[in-house]
Amino acid sequence: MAYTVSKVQALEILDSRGRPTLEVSVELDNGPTGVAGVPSGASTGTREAVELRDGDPKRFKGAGVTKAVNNVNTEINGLLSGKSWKSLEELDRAVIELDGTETKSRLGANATVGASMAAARAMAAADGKPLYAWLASDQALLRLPVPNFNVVNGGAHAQNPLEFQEFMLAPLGAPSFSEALRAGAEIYQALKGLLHSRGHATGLGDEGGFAPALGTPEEVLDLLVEAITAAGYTPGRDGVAIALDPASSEMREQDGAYRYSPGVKLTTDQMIDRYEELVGRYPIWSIEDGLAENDWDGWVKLTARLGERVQLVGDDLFVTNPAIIREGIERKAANSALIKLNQIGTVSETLEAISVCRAAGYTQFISHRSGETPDTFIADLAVASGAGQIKTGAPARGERVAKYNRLVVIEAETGHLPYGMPAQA
Ligand code: 2PG
Ligand code: MG
Repeated sequence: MAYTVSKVQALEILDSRGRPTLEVSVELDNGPTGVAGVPSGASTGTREAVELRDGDPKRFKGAGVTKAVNNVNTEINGLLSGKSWKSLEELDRAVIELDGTETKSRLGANATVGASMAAARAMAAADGKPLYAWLASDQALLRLPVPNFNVVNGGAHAQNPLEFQEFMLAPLGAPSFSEALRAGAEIYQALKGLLHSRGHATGLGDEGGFAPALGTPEEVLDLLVEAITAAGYTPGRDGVAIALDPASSEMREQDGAYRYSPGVKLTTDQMIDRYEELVGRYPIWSIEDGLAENDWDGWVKLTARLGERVQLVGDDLFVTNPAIIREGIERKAANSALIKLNQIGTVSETLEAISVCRAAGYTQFISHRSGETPDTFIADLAVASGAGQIKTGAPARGERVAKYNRLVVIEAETGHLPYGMPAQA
């Protein structure tokens, strides 16, 4: 079936951090309209597709997105409207060609990804299918992902001394998605109680996790293990494990050293040693961006040392770019890729990045951004891809729980989908 687009439109709205972003709608001739809210990151990789901002200091200190909105309303609308598209891929390819740059810097990846997400929604509606079923290349892949709840925020997402950006709870051993959600919410509350009783502030970072004035990763990890136990769960892969995103590109200095914690700088080799120690001491199952995006030799060493024991996820390293992921596979750097729609700028290329990973035995980790809207596209994407894992913040704050709640709905609606990581992962 072909899809005839009648109108593509965008508006400048706010994201969860109070910064401007786009809402894009794509209307089809025969009725359905798809709407999408565009996510936006803070700790961005240098090779990500380019988010177009106005740079006009008189509006939002330069962060306005009226140029990107205008590109949707004029050029993208002009290209797509009044024509029939055989598939989302064909539509995405036309937009990529219209942009004409390697990094979507002319139209803006925020404009292209919004149009792509909204088009996918409209096409799914036209076919009368839920988005997750429509996006799936094979219905046998469908599964509910392990939620990785970011319960302590640091780095670029909070104003505390923590250098590591994200400390996540992963209920790998839960019997179902809704039980995993319950575990996350109960441990989050237990952690709040522990922090409170020890005199730490329980203010939140950008992704809804607590942002206490703790300095070392070890202090946080001790608290997480205590909170997991206090809430009645077992720390570890059979119960609730821990995932880290140090986002270490942000921690690396000019001389190549990493700021591990206040006053402590480590070389690449010392970082790898430290991760080995942490993995031995705590129930850590996944480490994302353990080393910086420009430390490829370090990544190869880290993967050789720990790749059999833990998931090593490339985020800034791979930026959801199929070509860069292929490079990583070739060099044996990491064993997993973080998957973020706006890092590459279209849904089709995101699906391609997932396929490249799957073919090479790399796991795929579906992700939100620190700047979000209540849009729940990634929940459907996680189910459709069969990736088996998602991170979309704390089990608190509207824009984060919207995704988790969407997964509860999918779980109920399908009734039979398996939960957790796929067997080959
Ligand atoms: C990350 C993301 C999402 P940001 O580093 O993985 O958690 O952060 O969106 O700020 O890049
Ligand atoms: Mg990251």
